[in-house]
Amino acid sequence: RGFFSHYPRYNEILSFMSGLASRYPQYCRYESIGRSNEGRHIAALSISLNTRTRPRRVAYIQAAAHGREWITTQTVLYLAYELLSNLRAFQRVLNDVEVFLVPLVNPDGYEYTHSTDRFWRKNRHRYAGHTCAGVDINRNFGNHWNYQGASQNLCSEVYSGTAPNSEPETSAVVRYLEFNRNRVKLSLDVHSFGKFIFYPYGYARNTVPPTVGTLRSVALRAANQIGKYRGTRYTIGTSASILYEASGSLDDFAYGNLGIPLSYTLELPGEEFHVASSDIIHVCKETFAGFIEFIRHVSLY
Ligand code: 0X9
Ligand code: ZN
Repeated sequence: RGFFSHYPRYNEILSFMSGLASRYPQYCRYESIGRSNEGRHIAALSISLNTRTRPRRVAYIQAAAHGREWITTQTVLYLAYELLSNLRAFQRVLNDVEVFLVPLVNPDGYEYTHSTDRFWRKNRHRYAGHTCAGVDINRNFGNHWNYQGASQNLCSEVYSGTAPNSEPETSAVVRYLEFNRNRVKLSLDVHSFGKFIFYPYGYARNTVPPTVGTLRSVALRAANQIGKYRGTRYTIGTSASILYEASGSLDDFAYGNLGIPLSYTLELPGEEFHVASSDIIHVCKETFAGFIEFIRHVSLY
């Protein structure tokens, strides 16, 4: 059974990642950036051509902040696999850029969707005396926290947590991005579904960031590259204008608080969060072309 023809569990994902790192020790580092509520590792792969020279710009790509969005993890693992298997072909893209990948931000939620509830979205934070569990990691970041499209009701699908950055999954990501603040030029948060590329700001309507022109044109190029594989068409804009307003998300935080110039949320294809096993590889391949296009723009900053 090929890795990209089924949906792997947490353990299989970690062995796939550590396997890549041991096969390409000069180009790939496997590490944990923190632990989840239930103590699982939040695993990362960093890929770069030359680890011994000056600090490089970083392209940060994460997936599965929402447990049920299985296809997102696969596309990020496919990116790692494809880059490492063809390093020579991507020499130019990787020349000045380190790619930092966190394919499974919410391992607890992900495992819960395999064991108990296919459509679980949040993490698995438990609160004493409450039957409802879980914080929406993509409402827990510190930009307009709990302002709109988020809730303080623990049972809500978009529960924003007790405070900005209250969750270990959120703070692992924030710690990494803050530590590498001046190097990270691209932040891509991969979700599903809908075939959208969202740029900031998503917390409210009619909030246009100063660099909207750049944000749009890079997104347009990525969407074009994705479409070349089999004609998949993405819609580009802010989530507030296309889908809904939602505050406390990574895209707004990365752009607004950390000053990361290229910050996006991708919504991959899928029917109600699911992509058939036989389609995984196709979504991986088309999305790969988009990832490469985004990464290409990192060296311009
Ligand atoms: O609601 C979300 O977190 C994302 N959509 S999903 O269906 N995967 O849950 C969209 C987030 C877009 N970004 C902002 N609203 N800032
Ligand atoms: Zn999502």
